[in-house]
Amino acid sequence: MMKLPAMTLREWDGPLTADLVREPARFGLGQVPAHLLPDAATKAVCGFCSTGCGLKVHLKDGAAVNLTPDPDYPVNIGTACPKGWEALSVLDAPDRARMPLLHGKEVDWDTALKYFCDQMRAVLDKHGPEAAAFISTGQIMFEEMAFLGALTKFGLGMIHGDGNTRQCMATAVTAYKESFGFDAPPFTYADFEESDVLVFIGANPCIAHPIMWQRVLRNKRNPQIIVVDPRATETAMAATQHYAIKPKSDLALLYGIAHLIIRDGGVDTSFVEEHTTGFDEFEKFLADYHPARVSEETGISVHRLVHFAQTIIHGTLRVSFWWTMGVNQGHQATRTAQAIINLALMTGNIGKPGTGANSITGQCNAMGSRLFSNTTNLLGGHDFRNPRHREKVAAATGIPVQRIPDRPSLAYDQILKAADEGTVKALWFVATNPSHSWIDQNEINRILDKLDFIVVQDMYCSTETAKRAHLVLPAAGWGEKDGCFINSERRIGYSPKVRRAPGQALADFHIFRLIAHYWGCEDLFRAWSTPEAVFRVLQRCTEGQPCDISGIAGHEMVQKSSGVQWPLSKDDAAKFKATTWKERRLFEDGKFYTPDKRAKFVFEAPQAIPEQRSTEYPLVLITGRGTSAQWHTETRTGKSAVLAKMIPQELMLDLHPNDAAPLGIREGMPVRVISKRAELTAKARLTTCVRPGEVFLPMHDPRVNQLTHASFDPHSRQPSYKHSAVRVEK
Ligand SMILES: Nc1nc2c(c(=O)[nH]1)N[C@H]1C(S)=C(S)[C@@H](COP(=O)(O)OP(=O)(O)OC[C@H]3O[C@@H](n4cnc5c(=O)[nH]c(N)nc54)[C@H](O)[C@@H]3O)O[C@H]1N2
Ligand SMILES: Nc1nc2c(c(=O)[nH]1)N[C@H]1C(S)=C(S)[C@@H](COP(=O)(O)OP(=O)(O)OC[C@H]3O[C@@H](n4cnc5c(=O)[nH]c(N)nc54)[C@H](O)[C@@H]3O)O[C@H]1N2
Ligand code: SF4
Ligand SMILES: [Mo]
Repeated sequence: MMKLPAMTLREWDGPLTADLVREPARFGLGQVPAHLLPDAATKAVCGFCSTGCGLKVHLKDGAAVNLTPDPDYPVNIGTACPKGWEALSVLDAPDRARMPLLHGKEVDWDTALKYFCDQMRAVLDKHGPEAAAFISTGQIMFEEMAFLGALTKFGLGMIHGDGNTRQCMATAVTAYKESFGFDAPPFTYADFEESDVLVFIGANPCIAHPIMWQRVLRNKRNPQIIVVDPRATETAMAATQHYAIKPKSDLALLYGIAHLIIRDGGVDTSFVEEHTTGFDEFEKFLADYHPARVSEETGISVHRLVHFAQTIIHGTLRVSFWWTMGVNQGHQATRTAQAIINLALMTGNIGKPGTGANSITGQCNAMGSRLFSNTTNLLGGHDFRNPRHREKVAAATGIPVQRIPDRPSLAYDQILKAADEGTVKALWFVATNPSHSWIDQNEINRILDKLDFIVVQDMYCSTETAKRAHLVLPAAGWGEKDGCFINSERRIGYSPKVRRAPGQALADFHIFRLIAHYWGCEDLFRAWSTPEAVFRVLQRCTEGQPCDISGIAGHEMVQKSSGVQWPLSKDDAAKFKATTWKERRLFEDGKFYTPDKRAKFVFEAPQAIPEQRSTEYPLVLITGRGTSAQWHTETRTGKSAVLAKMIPQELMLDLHPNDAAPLGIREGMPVRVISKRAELTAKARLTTCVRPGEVFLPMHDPRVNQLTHASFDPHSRQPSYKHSAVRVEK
């Protein structure tokens, strides 16, 4: 691989200021020696978060030497966050998986693939189709993801397989399906710029989606920005109104706001009558959510509740609602997401510029995984249980219909439970690191250690999960293979291969093709020869669905049009050509995807928090993203010298001074954080950004999920990562 030029940010060992990162040339850095000047550039979308920024990758002799944000891409308009800037350098890490590893020893691909097939076949033959499962991701291309789901279920004959999107997006999926009739985030990023009021609930875009936040900063309407978050985050500090609610009291808050909107005559009655069902029942239900009760339950004064409601009341203002993990990760997450949807519906804030009930996704391909992972939905947002859907997908893919299972997969936590009970014997993890990221980590690791066969397919051989695997399959990463991601605003973006993977690492796509061959089911996948060929197969699967993409003329059109938002049916294609649609939102005609075309008000009384504070564990532990330079379990971002300068060197516990004082804890002291399940040591950071009685830890440290309490939303089965009881000691 080409070495990066001298005098880059990587060699700079002084402090990294924002100015320096933005304009390295001003500081004499970032200049590229002549012999390394690129001779060409190609366009790619970033492979970290769901913002889906466009990057220009500069090539020398056909291989990537550097990258810059793409000024013409409609998502990021020439900006990128630190992770995007560093996307190439993390590919060179010494712990890249270069060869297959069998029980820790390097073997050739032939040995590895034979072993994979022998072990999987033994498990499935002896214990039946439910005994092996895969756990996938929102971080590989959707053509690869679809191949994995199709290979395992139609080829290998598995029933179960879920994704780490369960940790992340399952709640939004479940909420949208029930309320709108399809998993359909309605917005486009232009809505950030076109709102008069933006309401962020359980979202910290300054850290987690900094380039979306850049779009908010471009809003010229002098917007009100409301943030609902127990913590005074970077986003809350930039807001005009911050509601620091008691953790997990969002449902009461949102019902309380709905109550006040009705009381004060702020309902868009014509929208509600023409386009929704269930409002009358909702109104009756809300009678109990009077401000005094809601104030008590949320910790927000009556006066401020009224102010909140007045800000979003139906009138001439455009209000958009945005939510992320503070909502999706909770014990009543689905109903909370739907309470946000209800507010948008009752104030008529949907289908118009600057409005919407908008779930922001997490990983680069979270949306692609929702449509095409073949886990809980059959390819293209279909239902495994529906015989007509199975026939349709069989016809579109050329797979015999009897090979398509007639039921969806168990959810992630149910697969693990089955593994604990001994009915699941083998697990195949692709592009996810649950030994670090799954809730109540000691428990998952205990279960993994019981399994007969664990396969991990990853870019790095050193991940916590890879260390537990019997077989590690070395995978190419972003930039080393091609295919498409779908971002938060439903934009399909293309990412090309711009360099070779190290050693014998292969694109996930090629690993799946090889497994099909070694298994002896390659005939089923004759048409699945390249990512683009799979794109074509998937297009056929979506025909007639809300996510219809049959009008896209292949990868080239995706790349040349700066991405294409779904839907784009064959009928839409002509319009797209004529107008070069850049930004589109859903529901402009007020028609939803339910059978009666109306959106549904869904609601339910709040439930008690599963793990309450107690005298022994008097503090609530909140977890989430730490900095914009850290990505999840840090397998990738942890390898960048530039990013390393932007993050705390030790694990920091955010603790309120009022809680610290009686414990004799001062700034910077090492402290023990103890839950019922485990304990860890961190450095105390005394701050009023957390409320008294609450502490915060970033999820990036491998020990944090040892503390978390495993509870799940009953509808989405998404883990509730953000509420566990702990105590802190000196
Ligand atoms: N730098 C960076 N960016 C990322 C990622 C990353 O790892 N690093 N990951 C990506 C992924 S996959 C995702 S899903 C997104 C996540 O993006 P976000 O959801 O924005 O990030 P989090 O920090 O997990 O959680 C958001 C906020 O929820 C708040 N919160 C906790 N409990 C509650 C509650 O009960 N109510 C409310 N209202 N708020 C609460 C937390 O205090 C936190 O500030 O980020 C994406 N972007
Ligand atoms: N306490 C707490 N825990 C959390 C959360 C929280 O807020 N709090 N958030 C949750 C959320 S929202 C999420 S999304 C999860 C994320 O959890 P994970 O998905 O487990 O985290 P990552 O570190 O992104 O793991 C992705 C893995 O895929 C590998 N990889 C990257 N690209 C490729 C590729 O192209 N091919 C292959 N084969 N491998 C690749 C990486 O090296 C890495 O090991 O964490 C969840 N865990
Ligand atoms: S905001 Fe997300 S998509 Fe954009 S550069 Fe950063 S990590 Fe990549
Ligand atoms: Mo996520």
